[in-house]
Amino acid sequence: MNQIRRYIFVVLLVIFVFAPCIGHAQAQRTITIHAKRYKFIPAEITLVKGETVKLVLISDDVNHGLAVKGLNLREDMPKHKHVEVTVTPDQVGDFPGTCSRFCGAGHASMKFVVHVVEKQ
Ligand SMILES: [Cu+2]
Repeated sequence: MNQIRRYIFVVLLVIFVFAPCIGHAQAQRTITIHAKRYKFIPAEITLVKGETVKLVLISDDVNHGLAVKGLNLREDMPKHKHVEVTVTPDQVGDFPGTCSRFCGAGHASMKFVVHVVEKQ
């Protein structure tokens, strides 16, 4: 009986210690991007191929959205909310992004670029 308890304890310990590592890569870096009529700040970011990065998306005024088609990224940015998304680019290049929620007269001028570079 004692042996079974010990066995269960060890199994649970292993699960608790290693569970966070299983299934998803941990983001090493966080980049915060604000949207405000009619621009993204910053308007461009540089990521490293294969590196998982957490993006924190914040709209400072009205509802916006960020869509970067080449990276399969499309997130709504509701006003005054923090939206977190992780991205792990798997190809090098320059990926243009746009605002995906109509937000007014300058909506179409909300441009964004993700540069993805090879790991050094
Ligand atoms: Cu917008």
